[in-house]
Amino acid sequence: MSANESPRISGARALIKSLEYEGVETIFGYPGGQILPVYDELYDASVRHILVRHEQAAAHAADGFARATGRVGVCLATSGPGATNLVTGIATAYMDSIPIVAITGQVPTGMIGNDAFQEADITGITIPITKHNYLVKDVNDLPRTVKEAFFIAATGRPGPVLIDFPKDIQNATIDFEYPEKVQLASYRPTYAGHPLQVKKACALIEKAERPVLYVGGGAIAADASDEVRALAELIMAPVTTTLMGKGAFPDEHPLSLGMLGMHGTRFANYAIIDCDLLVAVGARFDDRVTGKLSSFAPNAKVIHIDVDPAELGKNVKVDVPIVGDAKLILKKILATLKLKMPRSADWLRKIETWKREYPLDYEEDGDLKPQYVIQCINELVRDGIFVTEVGQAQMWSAQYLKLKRPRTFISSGGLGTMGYGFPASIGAKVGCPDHEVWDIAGDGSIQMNIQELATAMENDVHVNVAIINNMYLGMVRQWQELFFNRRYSYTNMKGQPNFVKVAEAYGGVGIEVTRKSEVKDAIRQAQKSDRVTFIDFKVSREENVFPMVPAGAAISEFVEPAPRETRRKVEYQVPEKFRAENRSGP
Ligand SMILES: Cc1ncc(C[n+]2csc(CCOP(=O)(O)OP(=O)(O)O)c2C)c(N)n1
Ligand SMILES: [Mg+2]
Repeated sequence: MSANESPRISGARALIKSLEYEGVETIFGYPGGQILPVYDELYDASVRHILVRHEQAAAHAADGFARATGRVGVCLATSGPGATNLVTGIATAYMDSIPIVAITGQVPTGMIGNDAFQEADITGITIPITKHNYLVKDVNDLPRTVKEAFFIAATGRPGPVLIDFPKDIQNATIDFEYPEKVQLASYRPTYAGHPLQVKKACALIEKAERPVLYVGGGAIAADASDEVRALAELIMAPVTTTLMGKGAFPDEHPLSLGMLGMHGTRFANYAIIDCDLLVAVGARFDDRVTGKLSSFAPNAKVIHIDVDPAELGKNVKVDVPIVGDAKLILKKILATLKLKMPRSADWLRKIETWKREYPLDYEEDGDLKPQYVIQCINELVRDGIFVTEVGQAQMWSAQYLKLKRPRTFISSGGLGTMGYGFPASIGAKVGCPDHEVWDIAGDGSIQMNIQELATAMENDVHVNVAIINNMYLGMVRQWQELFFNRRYSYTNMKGQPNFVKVAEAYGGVGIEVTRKSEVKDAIRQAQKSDRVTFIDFKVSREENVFPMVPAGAAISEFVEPAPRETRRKVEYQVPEKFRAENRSGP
């Protein structure tokens, strides 16, 4: 229907129509007074609305949906407390550059600024954690605002956009017409990559003897996995991925180094220290990756490919910055390279030696080991999507899950948000219903959004949750063990619920596992179940995540686990200088 024929419709109806134009099929939300007109429209709209049990979960579900599908996720909340409950989810998406559109109700425009009931200045509050936000003051602006919001969220460096929608504007009427194009003079992301920079990069690559590709979440956002792999194979460069980049390169590829940084593999970190060329693709030299900056890749020339010019040179000196889309730029590099092959195989030989000498491992001592549980999930879940919470279980997941493709590892990296995983897994399953979806959770984290069992059950969203239950806020306990003389201050989760009964109370399935021999059966049972299944893996309580580089150390300065026979008598070998300095905690 063209605008001329269309009857006047309300702002609330115009919002729903705009979402339909954007191809939105599902939104996650929670109602309240100042968003009632929109909810009234949702009553018989074609858009599916999933009622969460806490607005934070709506934001995380939209984020999980976006990460799993590559499309924009949408969440909806009322004004005031509904809007502020979204904040952690918006910040989580912002830190990891995830495209979501958050829509909030607001008090009527005439009451804004009066401390009206359930008024919060959500556009003010979210300025630093949104890519952009809007307060809609005129209903005629609404369709253009929605169009721009989706465009801004998804393009350039993706990120969350918020639309605050006052109630009187929801009720005002409009001749609806959805714009075909956005016109934003001040927002024009660069994609192409400067040809001269591409040439310079190629010259460095052609000269390099010990190259490493360092690949972050930006490579996944740009859908550049194939190009990363093609470049790695062409120049025979080992590839390390960040937590956010996990899945961008197959973990079992011979050139894979796994994750780098604080809990990265030793061989990835050694390769970084020793390389003479670092090609950073959609990665931002985060402090959990680089450790002490002056010791990070000290011998390397650096090529940095990123769509966000603000990232280039932010943390490290870059020899060849290239602003643009990682996929396009890697394609150009691949087309331009003139390699004089074969290059010496010494570099790859050296890396093979490190891999043999320092494999990822853990000690078996008869207890149920968290790493073993994750290895079993890895073995039994084919083509799954793995979502994590935050803490030790998250790091073991990053280390021990061997993934083949992008968008199968979903984790809160930049903000490190406990309580993210379960609602994000619901969003991922809604977006990818044909994939098996697992949330790998700590016992602390799962309790932060455990109420979403109701959401999953009510909407038949069958996700499985593996609770790696050490009855501790394990990662914090690990830091207390290593850096605070084992003073376990408020990290012992004594008042823990019976997770089996909690799952059952919501109508789900609960399984408790205490022995190694029961692990695989429990996983298979969850896979066969048609309901949300919680497996409570009671794992050995004081297992630590290794390798570990203390915060602020060079990434080759590892904490050495004490030999087994001296455990409990001898402290872990943390270099003294890091004890007092460790202020940037888990
Ligand atoms: C919302 C939030 N609060 C606090 C923290 C700090 N923190 C990081 S890891 C962690 C412990 C997580 O415990 P659990 O979920 O049981 O996982 P585990 O480390 O034991 O595997 C805490 C408290 C955080 N990351 N997020
Ligand atoms: Mg725990």
